[in-house]
Amino acid sequence: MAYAQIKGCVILTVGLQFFLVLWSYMYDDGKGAKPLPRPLQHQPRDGSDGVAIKTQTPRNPEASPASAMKDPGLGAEEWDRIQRALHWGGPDHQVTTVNMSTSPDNSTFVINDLKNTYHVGDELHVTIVAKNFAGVPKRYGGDFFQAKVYSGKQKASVFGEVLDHQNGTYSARFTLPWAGEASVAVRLIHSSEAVLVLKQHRNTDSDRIYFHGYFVGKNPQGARVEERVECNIKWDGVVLSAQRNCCCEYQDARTRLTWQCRKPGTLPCDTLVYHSVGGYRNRMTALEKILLDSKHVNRWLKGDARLIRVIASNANIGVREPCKPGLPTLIPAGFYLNNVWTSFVCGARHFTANDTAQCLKDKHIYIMGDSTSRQWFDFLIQTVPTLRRMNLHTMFQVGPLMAVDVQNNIDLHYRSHGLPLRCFKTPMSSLHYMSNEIDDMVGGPHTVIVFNMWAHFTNYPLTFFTYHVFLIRRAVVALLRRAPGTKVVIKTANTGYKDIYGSDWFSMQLDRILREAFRDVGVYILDVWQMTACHYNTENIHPAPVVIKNEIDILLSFVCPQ
Ligand SMILES: *[C@@H]1O[C@H](CO)[C@@H](O)[C@H](O)[C@H]1NC(C)=O
Ligand SMILES: *[C@@H]1O[C@H](CO)[C@@H](O)[C@H](O)[C@H]1NC(C)=O
Ligand SMILES: *[C@@H]1O[C@H](CO)[C@@H](O)[C@H](O)[C@H]1NC(C)=O
Ligand SMILES: CC(=O)N[C@H]1CO[C@H](CO)[C@@H](O)[C@@H]1O
Repeated sequence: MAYAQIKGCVILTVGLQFFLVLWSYMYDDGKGAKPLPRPLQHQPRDGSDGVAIKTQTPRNPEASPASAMKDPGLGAEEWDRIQRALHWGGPDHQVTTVNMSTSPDNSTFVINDLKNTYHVGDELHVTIVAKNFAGVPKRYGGDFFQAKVYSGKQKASVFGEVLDHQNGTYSARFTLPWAGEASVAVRLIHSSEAVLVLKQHRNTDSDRIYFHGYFVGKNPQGARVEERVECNIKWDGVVLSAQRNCCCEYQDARTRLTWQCRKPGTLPCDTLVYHSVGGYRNRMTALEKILLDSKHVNRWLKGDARLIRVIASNANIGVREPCKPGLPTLIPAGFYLNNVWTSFVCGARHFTANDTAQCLKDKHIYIMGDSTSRQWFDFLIQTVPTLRRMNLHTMFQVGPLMAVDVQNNIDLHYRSHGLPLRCFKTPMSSLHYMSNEIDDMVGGPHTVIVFNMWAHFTNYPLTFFTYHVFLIRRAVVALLRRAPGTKVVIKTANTGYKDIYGSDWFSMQLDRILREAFRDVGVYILDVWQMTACHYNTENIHPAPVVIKNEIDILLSFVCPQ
């Protein structure tokens, strides 16, 4: 009898979960009213289960001053706007064979009304036609294409905007920024069917990347013991264990974000000392695996190979106002010529080593984020000979790292964003949430703050990233209020990964949230997406030095506009 009851309960729960999953899948395009992102509330505990909550979490959060911190300023209207920005079309029926999906070999593109010559600054339009493996034109949208106009000879390229007509055809729009020759290139990053796979796994399969927590203590004999368990974020839809009292929870008092680990075998919850990535789980079906394999992902289309001839013109397309906060990202945001990026957003300069040192003189520079931000830290040290790296005996991926230039009075800092972070074994205490770091900064005209985050958030529900972004926005708004001279630069996502754990499609969606959230905050949003998507180098989540150099030029142009 008891067994039957339990079984009934299980079936009911599974059924409910299935319904919720189905519901969230059906309404994932901003059509349905999804709840505002909020961290899960702690269940009241009797204390006897050994769960230690490290921070001083009040039993009744509503009654404490910390309750003011609960909502990071994300209103229903903003949440609606974000969900609209995330809209992505796709199949309107279940895809059962790969043959029905978009074929990179059969899809094609054509230049509209190709002229004999163009002038610098002219626009070029291209039509992309998606077809399936039987060569039949697709009737719905959602394919993720990227397009560029380029010249191998001139080491030149520019990113194009792709518009989805939701009927199997797409338009790409380009500005022709250099004189000489150019060709069009279009690639299918993911078919719309593969995007659907990504979307479903994002919402239902968040622990496909998991983490380890290391507990350190003494056994009854007094010998040192270390126990390793699985850990992850605590968030709606992310299940670390279905068991009651499975886990130790660590809630940060200021952000109210909670990290959780399964309980170690013998040691108590308050002995958690280290963190690392745990591993990856692939739960894709056979069909899903094919949709995301190398034959279907990131493939250049065979299309219109006619050359485009561009002659110089009087259009002053390179001349822009000095770099300042609040400028919108344009498409194109700039272009490469001989490997040098000219920005269309503002009048970016090109910096020598000496210029770089002069620009950073008398500055505190705080770089925070992931390994792609750390590339900036490393690049600046390599560029400025007087800037010397200190050995702080920290783990390089997490930091904190520091370099100083006594002659020019520069201090340069790096630290990774907080959890979740895929990294080697590192002390938990090194992992600080960026919003807390920013809250603890004085700021002012000598302070430059540079941050990014995206790649470590791609496998979670979008609400989780959104909540993070709004915590940071609140911290930045407060910082700029108390110290208006502070310069804040946000580095966008760059292209790179194309699999179920991290994909340009995931990154692009997170990027849209970030840009929406910071649209009116008075920060500089440094677009590196286009710089990596259109460069001729083989894509790498860690862009090549030639790309980093161009990214740094824009960063410095913002710090030192004149
Ligand atoms: C898919 O298309 C190929 C080539 O046209 C064909 O050989 C194969 O049988 C098709 N598979 C299915 C499941 O339709
Ligand atoms: C798709 O939609 C676009 C824009 O409405 C239209 O110009 C085009 O003719 C349509 N193509 C097809 C194949 O229906
Ligand atoms: C860079 O600056 C140093 C010191 O100010 C100077 O000695 C050196 O000649 C400069 N180098 C270049 C290439 O301008
Ligand atoms: C109509 C058409 O072009 N069909 C081609 C689609 O691509 C496959 C290879 O993937 C070819 O074999 C077909 O001829």
